[in-house]
Amino acid sequence: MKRTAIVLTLFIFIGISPLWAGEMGRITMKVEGMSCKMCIPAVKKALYGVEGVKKVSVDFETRAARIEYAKDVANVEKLIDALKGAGFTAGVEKPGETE
Ligand SMILES: [Cu+2]
Repeated sequence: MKRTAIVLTLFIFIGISPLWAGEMGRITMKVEGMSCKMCIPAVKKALYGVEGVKKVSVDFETRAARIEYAKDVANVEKLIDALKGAGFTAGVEKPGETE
């Protein structure tokens, strides 16, 4: 009976582990340099170009970019660099929101 319990525990652990492997981070960044709504696709393209970025939403009115990314692949520095490369200046709007 004990062996069954161990095997079952291992099975559950293996089944759940991908959730930890792909730990997601969420961040809201303030993007400066968006002069018109045509900049939104440019910002999205730059961010999606960063490996590990899963979801980007951009709010033109507040210049906020909300990004979901795999923490083991991407990081805030890479996101900021990508935006810089596309001609935008980015800052972390809510540092506390980095999960
Ligand atoms: Cu524009």
